[in-house]
Amino acid sequence: MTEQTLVLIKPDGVSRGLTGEILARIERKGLTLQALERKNVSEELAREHYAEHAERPFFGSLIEFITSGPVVAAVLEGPRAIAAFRQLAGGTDPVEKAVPGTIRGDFGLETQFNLVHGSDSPESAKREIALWFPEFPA
Ligand code: RTP
Ligand code: MG
Repeated sequence: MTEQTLVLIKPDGVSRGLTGEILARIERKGLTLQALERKNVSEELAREHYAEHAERPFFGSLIEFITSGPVVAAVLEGPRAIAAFRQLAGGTDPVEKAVPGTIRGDFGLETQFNLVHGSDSPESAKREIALWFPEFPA
């Protein structure tokens, strides 16, 4: 079943010059880019995006990080796109969970600076696509 998912290349991925590398992996997997935009992230958008983590101890530093520089936001489409991108990304902790061969496993060292975000469910994808690309067709 074709799905859509919202992906962010976080400020660390953009500032380290990994945007092309990450997009190449997405395209090689067979997922298609339906929308793609470099954006400066307001605190309001960051808080809304990560609202589920509002009570977590790392929320403040997460918002500071996500607003620290431009991100690249994308809508990907393909069969099982949500799980497929999370497979490409690897686990949240780039050392303890993500394995080599994944984006986080190959390029990350710290949990906060883990390069990419991908929606975790169809409900999250719908919400996040509407948040980042309000003009995008549903
Ligand atoms: P994401 O939402 O960014 O795709 O990452 P995820 O599903 O793999 O992980 P999640 O639990 O949703 O956490 C969101 C982001 O918060 C930062 N984080 N820091 N310091 C910490 O313990 C900690 N835990 C999470 C990471 O940037 C993580 O991706
Ligand atoms: Mg998450």
